[in-house]
Amino acid sequence: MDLFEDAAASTLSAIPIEDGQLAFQQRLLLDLSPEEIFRRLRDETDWRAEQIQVWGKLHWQPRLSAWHGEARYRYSGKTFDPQPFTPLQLHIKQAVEQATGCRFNSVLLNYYRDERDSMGFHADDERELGPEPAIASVSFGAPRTFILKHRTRPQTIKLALGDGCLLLMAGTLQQHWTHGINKERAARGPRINLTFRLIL
Ligand SMILES: O=C(O)CCC(=O)C(=O)O
Ligand SMILES: [Mn+2]
Repeated sequence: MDLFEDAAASTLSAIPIEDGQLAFQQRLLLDLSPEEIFRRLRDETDWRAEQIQVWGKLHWQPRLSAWHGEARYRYSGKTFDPQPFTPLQLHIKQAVEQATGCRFNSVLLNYYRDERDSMGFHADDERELGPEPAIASVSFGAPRTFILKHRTRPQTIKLALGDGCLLLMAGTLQQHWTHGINKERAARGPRINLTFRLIL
């Protein structure tokens, strides 16, 4: 990468979208390499397999997760008591707050072990996030395709979320769009995603 490409990769740029706001930065500026952060998050996190209730039935989530920060969180009929932020998470949070100008008090970590792990389509529209939440998503490890589907129009947006990138969802996005990560057919290495949120 030359100096100009480097600067472009480290700038948060708006992605044009109707009914919400989206911004993307290819490389979040951090003191450690994405590889080092991936290794530490993988090894230092107390990963849990969670069961969630969908239409009254319990299912194992096809990924591992952890909830850290300063606030309780409820979703899919479960309450998650947070573990405190780790120094590494606080470092990433500070970089994300600097890049986005938003403040966060919680983070959900998701570990996609291979191509069979996924996240079903959903919106981050829990009441405690407020009507127009800013949610900052940071990814490490293997790239995966993040898919946005409009709730009422036949419109789909696909974004490749690669190692060390930052995606900001804001405005009315959660009201009008759902998002998810599909399984992949071909072999895929592990990926860790962190979504920073402000629980009100
Ligand atoms: O893994 C991702 O990129 C999506 C994560 C997500 O949507 C969430 O944690 O709510
Ligand atoms: Mn989400």
